[in-house]
Amino acid sequence: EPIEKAKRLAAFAAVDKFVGKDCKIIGIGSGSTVPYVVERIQSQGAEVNKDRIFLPTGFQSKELIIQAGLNLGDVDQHVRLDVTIDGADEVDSDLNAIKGGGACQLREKVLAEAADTWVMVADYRKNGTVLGENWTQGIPIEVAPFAYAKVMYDLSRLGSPIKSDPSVSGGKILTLRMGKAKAGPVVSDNGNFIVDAPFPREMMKDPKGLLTKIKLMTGVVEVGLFCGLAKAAYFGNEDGSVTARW
Ligand code: DER
Repeated sequence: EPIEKAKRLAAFAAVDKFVGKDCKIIGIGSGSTVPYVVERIQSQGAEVNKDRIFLPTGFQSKELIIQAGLNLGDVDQHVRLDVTIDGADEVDSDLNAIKGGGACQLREKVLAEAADTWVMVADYRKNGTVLGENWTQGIPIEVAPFAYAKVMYDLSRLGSPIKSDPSVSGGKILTLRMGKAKAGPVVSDNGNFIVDAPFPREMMKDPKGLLTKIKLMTGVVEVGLFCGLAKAAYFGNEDGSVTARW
């Protein structure tokens, strides 16, 4: 299936390039692409992996590490990592990214900033130019449950539409992310809610500026905009090639 193959291609290329024998403390992201990252690291063999520690970015990530028989570590013990590899929901031409489709962006950003090298891996759908063009559901924002309505009000005042607006691609609106197999809102690994906030294209052209404004809203825990953090991004393509950007 072309998308899964593309994820695998990107993951393998990134591991081969950035997870060398000297890498001892490794962060593992979240989502459906990182299992291929773990698969490739595992294939490097028990000899090299026995001396490594792997830090998770959430419940799913932790289970991946445990099931692969890799050594599980904690960011309490390792405040600096050699490398973290993670997925992305969309990447723009400057390697800024929307993340948080899986509601893991708080721990992901902690391990992204704590790593000497942070690399994104994704399939071709994520390879974009301006954020919000392909990923139209909005910027995932983790918020304290107490403050979610207040933060949604602040976001609407900032420009996130509360009714369909032609200047916002996909026509999506500001939404509290609800569970599918769970009544009520999605709850993150940190016990918080997720608000998905689309913004007009003009605002998405300045993700750093938008990140700063949103992060300063009281009640916001973390914003799914990763700006100026990535050393490189690898995209698997439909034709079996890999595009690396840096
Ligand atoms: O939630 C996240 O930021 C994840 O990294 C995720 O969005 C990437 O998703 P995918 O690898 O399943 O496409």
